[in-house]
Amino acid sequence: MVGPVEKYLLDKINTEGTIHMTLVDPEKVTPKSASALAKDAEACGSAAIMVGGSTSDSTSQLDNVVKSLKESIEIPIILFPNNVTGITKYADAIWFMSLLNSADPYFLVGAQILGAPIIKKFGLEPLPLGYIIVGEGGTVSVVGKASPIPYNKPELAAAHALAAQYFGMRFVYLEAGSGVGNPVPGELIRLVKSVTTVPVIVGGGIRTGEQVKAVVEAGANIIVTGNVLEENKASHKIRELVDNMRACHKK
Ligand code: 1GP
Repeated sequence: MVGPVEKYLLDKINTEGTIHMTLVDPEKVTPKSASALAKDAEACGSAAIMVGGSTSDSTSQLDNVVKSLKESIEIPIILFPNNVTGITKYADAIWFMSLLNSADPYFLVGAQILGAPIIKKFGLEPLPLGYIIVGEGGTVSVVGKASPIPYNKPELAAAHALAAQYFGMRFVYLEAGSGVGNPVPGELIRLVKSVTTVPVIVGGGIRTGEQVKAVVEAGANIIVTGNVLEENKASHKIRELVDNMRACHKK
């Protein structure tokens, strides 16, 4: 069943082509700094705030950050959990994700079995997502015991994405790893888009307007950026990324 956050995302993708999401790592912010960043993100055109990090383990810190975000912004807050500790009742929705190229059943289905009753109890909207780590992979690939798909094997990424769709997952995430040197290449995104009909999310290492253009022109439906907003004056950066994203759809 499609809930209100998913409907909002799909409608926005339908009208705008590609949307931007700002990722907040609850371990790297205070409730106050997270709210300031999220307000900037909302004002500059981010469609949603995602909250999560590969090594987050404090639910009380997560609660405080998301509670503060909820009081500051109107756009949806979507959890991006690394584990069961990444769930808080203060969010709107949660990427209900399976790390498809993990060798560890815990990240494929184990954590999800533990998390599902909590999600139900909190009334969070689950957004079924196939999570695929590509390229360098970064911290998440080590923590998630994944074998990242090399950039020169796009057909493997496409096979993973198609499997996600056939499982009934309604989004696919191509994750290069937070803070990596090279974002997902256009060629890989293009091949994935040519076989799947579900929206494709792309993130990891996106820092510049040029990189945004490459990802959007290859067909990404959702772009996620996190690190670059911590390194730079966030509002300028988000504006630059969102403007480049929108420019691609005006051509
Ligand atoms: C990480 O894809 C996201 O899960 C975002 O990566 O922090 O490099 O923007 P960055």
